[in-house]
Amino acid sequence: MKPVSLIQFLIEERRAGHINTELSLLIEVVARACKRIGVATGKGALGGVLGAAGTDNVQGEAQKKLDVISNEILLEANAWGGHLAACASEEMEDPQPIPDMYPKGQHLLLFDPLDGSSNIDVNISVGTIFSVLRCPDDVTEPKAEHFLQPGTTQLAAGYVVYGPSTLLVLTFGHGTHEFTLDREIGSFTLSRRDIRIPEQTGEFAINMSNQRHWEAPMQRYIGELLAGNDGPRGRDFNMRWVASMVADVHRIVTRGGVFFYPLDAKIKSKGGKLRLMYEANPMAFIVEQAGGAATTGRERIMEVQPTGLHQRVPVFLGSSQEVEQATRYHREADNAQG
Ligand code: FBP
Repeated sequence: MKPVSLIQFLIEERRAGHINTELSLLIEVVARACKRIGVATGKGALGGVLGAAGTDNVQGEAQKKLDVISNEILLEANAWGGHLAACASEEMEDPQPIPDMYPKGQHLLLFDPLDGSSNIDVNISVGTIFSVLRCPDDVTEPKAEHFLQPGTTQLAAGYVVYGPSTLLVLTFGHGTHEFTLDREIGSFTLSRRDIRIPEQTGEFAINMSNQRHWEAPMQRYIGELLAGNDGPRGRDFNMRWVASMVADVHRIVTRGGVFFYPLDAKIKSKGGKLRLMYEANPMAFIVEQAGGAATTGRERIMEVQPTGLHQRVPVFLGSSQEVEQATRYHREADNAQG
């Protein structure tokens, strides 16, 4: 098969009427910025990019140098790109307007510039996650409220994994597709079109160290997986946890599986661990477009009406049978409590 570059693929999507020119050019800018982030992460200690930045982000989390570097690379690339009205990031409290000296576009971009920060210094895969929304027509200076659109309104979503190979996984709502960075020519090339996540799986991902803090339905569901062949599920399940959402989700997009970051007593007051706008929503769009499912344990993630730019939600995503079973246990428990 003749290799298809990302640019060719974007032109095909435009010809198919799935995206407009501005959105395809925006994705090119984001992909190019991620190539630069890939180079920076690849340098590691030799580039002096490991370790803490000495600052905290809006969530009160200690920032890594690469969190700050990746954020700046994405801001700079998208400022002059001319396809955005504004952007928002995990690393910034408020949306970043496009400087007046640059042309503005019709799109809003949200991103987690470097997901899996706790793994940077130990050379485990990290990534960038992004989501694209339309800027409301009558808005010239977007504020946070203009980003608070449900996941169902996303025009595009994607992630890049910086691992042994650098991969971009992308959806515009017409399937989910994977591109591998050809380091020799420096361009992303289509490596899998129309990815399908198997409905059934024998593999789950969750941070087991939080078990005692989970709600009862989560205890029940995971308890049954751990009981395996000797329990009501009548088959064994294997566990994986990389603690980089991009890496855990990419494994699921590649061979199936189910990922959970449920509500627990420690994070209940925050509403969850993972952020709705630039982690849960884009991953839900990608997974659903690949035939999987994504809920908060109670409702479809993409139907959650956002109330805050950095809002957190519980995340259940992956192979549909397991997401639906775990969600059913939570709904049954809620109904039983009346
Ligand atoms: P950030 O690194 O972008 O803050 O993301 C949060 C995250 O690292 C996810 O990538 C991952 O799934 C989760 O937190 C790991 O949580 P824990 O440290 O509890 O295992």
